[in-house]
Amino acid sequence: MKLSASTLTALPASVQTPAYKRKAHAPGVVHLGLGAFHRAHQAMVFDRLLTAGDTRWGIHGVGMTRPDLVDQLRAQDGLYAVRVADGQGVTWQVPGALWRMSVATTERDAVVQAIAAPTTRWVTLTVTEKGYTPALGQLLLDGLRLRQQAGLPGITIASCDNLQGNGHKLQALVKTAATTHDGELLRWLDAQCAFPCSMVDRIVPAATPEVLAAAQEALGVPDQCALSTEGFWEWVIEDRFADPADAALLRSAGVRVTSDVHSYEEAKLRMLNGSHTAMALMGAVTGRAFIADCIAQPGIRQYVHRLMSLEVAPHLKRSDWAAYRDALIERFANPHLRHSVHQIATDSSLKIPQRWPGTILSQLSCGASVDHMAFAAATWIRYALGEDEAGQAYMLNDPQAPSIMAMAKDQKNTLQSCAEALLSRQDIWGPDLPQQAVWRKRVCDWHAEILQRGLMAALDHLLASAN
Ligand code: CS2
Repeated sequence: MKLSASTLTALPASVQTPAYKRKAHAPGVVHLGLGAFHRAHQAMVFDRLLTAGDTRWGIHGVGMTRPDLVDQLRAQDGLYAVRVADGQGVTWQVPGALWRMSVATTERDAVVQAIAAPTTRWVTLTVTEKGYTPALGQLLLDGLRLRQQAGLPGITIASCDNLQGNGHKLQALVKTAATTHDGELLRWLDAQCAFPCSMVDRIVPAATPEVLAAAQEALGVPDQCALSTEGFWEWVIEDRFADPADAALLRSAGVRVTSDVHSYEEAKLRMLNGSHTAMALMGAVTGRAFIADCIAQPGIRQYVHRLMSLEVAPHLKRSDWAAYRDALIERFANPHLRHSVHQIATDSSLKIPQRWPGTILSQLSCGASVDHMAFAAATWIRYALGEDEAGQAYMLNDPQAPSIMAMAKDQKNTLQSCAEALLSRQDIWGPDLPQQAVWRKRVCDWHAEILQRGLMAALDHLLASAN
């Protein structure tokens, strides 16, 4: 017995289940990247549209790197439970939008065919920062080429990853895959397909054994794919669709459709994700396992509040930042979300460029203090040692881990030169920041203090100093 189409009707009445006929139609959406985030975010938005009677939002989900997850979802007919929990209460829902599944690596042709299927109207992507490879551009272009050759209409291709200008980046990647013979395809792409930028937000940690046990309790049957998330969710998307009528539909499901997605992207990346990365690294170094443990520590909480208020917010176009900050701190503290610091610290070398340098450069350009960001950067250098302050080793899960760890390993002896070397990496800090002597000095000072006195003592010093 497990959660599946045949056990769905026997679930307790307290669990919300799909009120529509699943799989009666072909999917209208191909989603690349079947991780926890998509399943607890867009898949639930599409579930609302299906519930409202629009049959075009079933998903063909594509696992990019996790065949095991696709196998588990297949065994459950694409069904999984989501626990939505915060101060408002706890509810369980089984969204029904996931209708078909494929694995990108072993079933590439099925994915290309799905993109080219006449019923497909959208492709959405959550492939993470490191997923934006030439192979991804090629995969999409191969599917789009078949559509164009078959005389089918264009589609909306929406990147939903935490990258500034994600739609533009994706469009450029797809176009780069084209060859000199693809002139007509490129004209079709420009005229008929749309690559909206979008900002997505919902905290969805990787599931823990606690969530799977709670799911079994709530459902009465095991669910290997259960997830836990918060009540809050936000999807802001640029009003740029292959089918303009989709704007009103998405709005009806709670999505914000706007011409100004940039200010939302920027605020979210710098405030939420920027603080997340800083806290995750602090947690890893000080032996705190979850974000909620970090924000529960008064010094870290004050640090996050000040980081956002003093260094990040002054440069945001979003004017309601104080309310946004307070809401974020409350979300970080959600006791139901066991959001592992090591999960967030994964791929930091690709996340930091999206989250920190914009803030630092803006502060420097008006001669303002960068101490809180410098403290975060110093923490990242300390984190790269691969062991916490109690001597407990951990893995750096990052495509750049070998080179970063090689540069970081001798830091206790070579304090400043080690920090300077890591700060000179343009792949992480961009072209401008490594030139900024004021920045490098502040990071080196905090790095030395963290190593000499310990992170929490150094943090107390930062918080005691006037800003
Ligand atoms: C997190 C994000 O893992 C991470 O890097 O910062 O996944 C974060 O939880 C989401 O962007 C929230 O919307």
